[in-house]
Amino acid sequence: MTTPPVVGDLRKSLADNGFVAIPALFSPAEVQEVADGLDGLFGRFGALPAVSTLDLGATDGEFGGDVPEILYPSLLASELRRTVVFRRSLALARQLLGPGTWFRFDHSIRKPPRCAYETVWHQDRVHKRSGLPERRLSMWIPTAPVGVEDGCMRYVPRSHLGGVLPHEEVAERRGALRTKGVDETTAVDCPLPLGGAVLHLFETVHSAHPNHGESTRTAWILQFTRPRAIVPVAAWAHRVVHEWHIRRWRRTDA
Ligand SMILES: O=C(O)CCC(=O)C(=O)O
Repeated sequence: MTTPPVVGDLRKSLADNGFVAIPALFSPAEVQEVADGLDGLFGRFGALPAVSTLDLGATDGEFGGDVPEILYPSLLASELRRTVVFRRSLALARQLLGPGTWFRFDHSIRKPPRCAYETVWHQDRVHKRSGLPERRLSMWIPTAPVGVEDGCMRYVPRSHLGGVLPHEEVAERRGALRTKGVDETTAVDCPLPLGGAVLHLFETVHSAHPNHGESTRTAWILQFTRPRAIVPVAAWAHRVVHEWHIRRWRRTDA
């Protein structure tokens, strides 16, 4: 049995620090459902629609599976939306952000064993410059225990309070932006046991360690947002495009 987190405490940690780790949010069996769904997708990564896949480790336009990322895995494998993990995450997001909070986007990043790829320091908001007064919450859910060695998340406490910070492009990483001048000595690592999750806000500066371990590190990342009335056209179009490509892929994949 998992112990329900005290919502007031989580809300306070998020407001104060910009992130909060929850060590026991799901049971091993509940996480296994997610692991099975994601493994099925990563197992045929090369056959997924091109619009749904990225290789974060790719340089110079070389595309492989060095650090594979799947966009909208829950559109590709709809059973993911029916998992306890998804339903509990949505319910918790609604308790934290308020009624009308909706599921906006999901992705999954896999770092194979001995993968030197560090997810660079960034604020999620820097990639979305719409300026809309949107509150967004990310839930980072690993499918196995994760320590510093395996590529856990890390955060700069209170970094969400200073607005969007200056970022710079990262050589050989297409599209990646890195927060300038992060003082890593102030960062907090968030290792998690199986069944844990770590939550962060749209503005919180974060990064993930490389995976120096011997196990594959897979995380499912769910993003929730509020209010629903503010659906940026770009977000809506992004999803529609994905759904269209996935429908086409399903017809040819059948
Ligand atoms: O899983 C990772 O390596 C990074 C995830 C991340 O940066 C995010 O979800 O915003």
